Amino acid sequence: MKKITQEKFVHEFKKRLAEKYALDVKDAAPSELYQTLVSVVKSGYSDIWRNTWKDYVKNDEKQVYYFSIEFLPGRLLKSNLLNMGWYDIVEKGLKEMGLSLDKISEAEVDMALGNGGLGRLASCFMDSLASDGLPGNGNGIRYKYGLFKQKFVDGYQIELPNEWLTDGNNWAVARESKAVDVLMGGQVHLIDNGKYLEPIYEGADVIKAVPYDTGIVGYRNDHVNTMRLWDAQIPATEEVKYPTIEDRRRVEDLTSVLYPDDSNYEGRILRLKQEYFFTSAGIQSIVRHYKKYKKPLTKISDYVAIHINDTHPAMCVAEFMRILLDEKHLDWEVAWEQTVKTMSYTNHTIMAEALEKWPLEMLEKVQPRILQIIQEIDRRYALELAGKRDQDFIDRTRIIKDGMVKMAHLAIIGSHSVNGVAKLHTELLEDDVLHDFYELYPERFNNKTNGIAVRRWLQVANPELSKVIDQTIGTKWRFDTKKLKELEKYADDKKVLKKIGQAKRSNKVKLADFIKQETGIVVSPDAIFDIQIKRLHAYKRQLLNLLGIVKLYLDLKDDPKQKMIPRVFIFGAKAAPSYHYAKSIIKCINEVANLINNDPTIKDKLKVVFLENYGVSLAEKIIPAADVSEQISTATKEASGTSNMKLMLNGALTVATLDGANIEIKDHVGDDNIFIFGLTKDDVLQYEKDHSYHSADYYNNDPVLQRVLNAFVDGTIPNIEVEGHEIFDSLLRVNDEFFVLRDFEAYIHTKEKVAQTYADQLAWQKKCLINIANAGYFSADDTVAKYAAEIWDIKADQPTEGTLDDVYP
Ligand code: GPW
Repeated sequence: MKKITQEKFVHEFKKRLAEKYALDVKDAAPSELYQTLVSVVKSGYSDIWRNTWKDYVKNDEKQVYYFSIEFLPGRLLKSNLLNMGWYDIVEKGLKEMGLSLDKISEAEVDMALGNGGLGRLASCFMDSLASDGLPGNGNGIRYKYGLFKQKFVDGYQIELPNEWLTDGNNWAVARESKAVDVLMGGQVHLIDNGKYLEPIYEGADVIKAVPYDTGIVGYRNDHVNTMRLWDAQIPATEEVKYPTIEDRRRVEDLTSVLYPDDSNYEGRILRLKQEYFFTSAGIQSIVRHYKKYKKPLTKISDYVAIHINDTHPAMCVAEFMRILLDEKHLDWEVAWEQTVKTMSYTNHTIMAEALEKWPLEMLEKVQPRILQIIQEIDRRYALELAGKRDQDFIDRTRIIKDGMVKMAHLAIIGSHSVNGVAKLHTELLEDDVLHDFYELYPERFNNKTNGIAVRRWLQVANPELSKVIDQTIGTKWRFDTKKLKELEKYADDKKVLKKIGQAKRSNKVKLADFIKQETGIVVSPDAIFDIQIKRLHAYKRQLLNLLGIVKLYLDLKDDPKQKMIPRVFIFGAKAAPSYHYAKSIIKCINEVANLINNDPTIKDKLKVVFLENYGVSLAEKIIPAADVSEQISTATKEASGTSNMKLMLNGALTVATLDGANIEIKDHVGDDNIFIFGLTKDDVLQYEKDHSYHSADYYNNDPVLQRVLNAFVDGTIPNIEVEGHEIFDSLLRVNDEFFVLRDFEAYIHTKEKVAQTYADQLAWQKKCLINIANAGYFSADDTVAKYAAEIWDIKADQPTEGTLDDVYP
């Protein structure tokens, strides 16, 4: 990294501000200061970025390409400064000029090219690949509109376009010289030209894919990787084919919007086109770049690993085959061997509605040659198994069935590795959802429990707690998060526990100020801050949380003098615009909030805050202030979850079902330091098998539950005539698919235990400390290192070790 001093920084900053805007510091707007700062920061790593890239080729290093239809990096400024080792110098330099890094950072618009966990995981992995010194690249789509901006109007979610590019995104560099052409539509037929089968395309659209590259700076290791996002444009040679603005828009729309669905599949042709577009552009640029290695194509899997992040990029398998066959003229068998050795696939859900299935006609419309290749892969797969397995097995597992292409089957058959994202999730894949494939290819299956970027979620988001940790165990944890474990030695040290409590309180004061400013609601930092932040989904059971809140409210109405520890329930959640039920839940939460927050008899005892527009930057404000982390999905439904890890890392205690990575959190912190309740995996699977669950029984037999549910339909909660009935019916008449009523009593009981525990602050803080100390096991640095060693077979630069005692005395 370029070395910098405070003096040099201030000089450089002022110079650039004057050059670009002809402004002095005191006259510049926050966005101008921000843009200037970005340009100084970029100049600090650009040489290293170029060298990192060149070194891979020079040293014959194998590289991984992580294909993901979503990336959710959030803001990059502070995280880049931290990783470069510039953070403190820049902060001080800005202060010298009368400026604040915090304020300038707020001018950065979140890069929100993802919906939630899947996209955020991809970005945590990008950060960790670079920080581990690994040769890793991202490959995705540069959507012009990121995930919609959420507003509440009369308690309803309204979606507004997220024009994140209007201010220009200055981190990315457009690389016209690296553009590739992607062919879509039209017809194809094969002719035998004597040497090989040559595809002849007719009437296909040629789309120019232009890469925008963003440098991903590793943590203090002089290593900068690339996240490459593709934009769709019209090639100069094709301009006459698109004479009108509408014609042009048809092409450019390809990369216009991110589909706002999370863990849900929508069979729209534009989405399929997006999938092919970024897959093809990425694979083409990989094969082109491979030429620089001067190695034969029959060895490409020794130098290239391609990762398929969920099934959206599953066409990688067919596109790689297409290039090896049609353009490089390899034999099928040779090409197939290289393909399987190169590809690996992660599954992120077992929910049936999220598993992609595309009709053959649609695939044919998008790329007829790719359909041909998929059909051939499918034919050969069935042929190979004929006689070895029964017909039923072959029918169940082949890629094409009933006119539909099953993308997960394509990904599994075409990859050498298939992994789930938490122990329980991988177990469910092996035993149940993908059991046939597990039987067929046991060696391909493995688990890689998700992880998080501890730098962003602790060092950047929570400087107060970071400082306490430094003072207690030194700074080594900033390099190796497993060192956080050393905190456990201080589990009975009252001074340390107090400091952890003070850091939390100061973060809660800040969040309280933010809540006041955003919503007008006044909350007390002495209340329990009980947090549920994640996409709104029936299976995540925000509704269970809401029922618990309504119960507390009704109890307080019965006995307003009741002594209780004040509570603030904080929600952050977007619902897919077409997900009607999820939007009804949002409306109900907002109306319950209105009722409670404006009821003078309740006063400070209970507050409900639903913050608008949940995303990475808002998460960075909420998580450091959390006391309680709600991880209450129906067991078996949440593949892993990652907010559970972020909250624990920041010293929140988890209320959890035994689902996803919650189980591994429990294993690390021990039963005494987490609040587990509810149905287990076996209970849920049993109910799903024998259909013995009748939600109405729980309503009929539990007067508390009856009263709580009635509040949704008897006018107790105003303004939800429609939504209240809808929710009531979903729980009682449709038989409560996610066992909300079944788990209600256990949940209430557990939340009472939480409140009792909180009453003893020192005992509470001790549990917080143990959570922080054990969160280091969920670092994405380690997760990615396992992918590198066990799946991708890629090697790191020399690992960096060290302390920051010089920087954080
Ligand atoms: F359906 N996840 C997500 F599997 O955020 F594709 N979006 C998605 O579309 C899918 C999964 C998909 C999430 C999981 O729900 C969550 O449990 C997991 O922690 C996360 O992916 C990262 O693995």
